Amino acid sequence: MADIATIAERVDSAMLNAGAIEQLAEPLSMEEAYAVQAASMQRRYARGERRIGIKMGFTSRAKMIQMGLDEMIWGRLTDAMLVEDGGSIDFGRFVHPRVEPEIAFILKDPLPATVTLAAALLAVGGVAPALEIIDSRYQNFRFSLTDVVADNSSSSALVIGPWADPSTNLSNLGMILEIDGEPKQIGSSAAILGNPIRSLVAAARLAAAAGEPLQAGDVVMAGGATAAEALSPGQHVRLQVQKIGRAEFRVK
Ligand code: OOG
Ligand code: MG
Repeated sequence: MADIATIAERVDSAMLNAGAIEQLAEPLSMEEAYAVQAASMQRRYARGERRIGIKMGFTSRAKMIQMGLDEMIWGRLTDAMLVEDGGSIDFGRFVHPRVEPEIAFILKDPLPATVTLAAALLAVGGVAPALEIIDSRYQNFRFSLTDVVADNSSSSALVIGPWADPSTNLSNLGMILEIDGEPKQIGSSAAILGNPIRSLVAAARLAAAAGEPLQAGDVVMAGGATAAEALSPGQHVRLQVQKIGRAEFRVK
């Protein structure tokens, strides 16, 4: 039996110290990996962080191919991870941060485990361009599926642009991730499960199965539409999403 609390302490300390750790040697089941994630998040909540929603991972082929994994995963988001749109992140607080272009949802109503796409859409209060800063706590950003789940699916920080009209059709919106004014990744919201709203439906199912059903006010990050880009100090990162707007931040 894996010692859930010990492993949770290991990934949590790696995050706090911004120091990489080795991949977990213990063979974990998927259930154990999520138990480690939950236990590491309890440590963060005990330090005063508040859960604000969840993030989905590996919802696009581009992300699955980049990381060599092909199963959808999820992680918890807290208020401490939120970076103001137009604000900055401190490179030194991270191990080896990367950024990826996403779409965020904010809910105005709770979502049960099973919802149709139409019902999920009705619960959405706003959609926004979003940048996720992922930072695996494992050396060289290499991990197995259970490793990354235990590490809160590499959640690290996020920037959400202004909330836009929730009735915007998200099925095929151009997304451009620019670094220092240069387009680095160009994609479409269609890369996210054909339509990011499907990621929200999956999020509702997974969160409810974990005993934490999505609530009004929760933020859901739909997952990267393209491969992630490595960050370095001094960069200015901007995401532009057709019809819904932009989000940006700087790396200090
Ligand atoms: C795992 C997290 C994946 C996404 O949007 O697909 C993810 C990772 O790539 O480190 O956040
Ligand atoms: Mg992501």
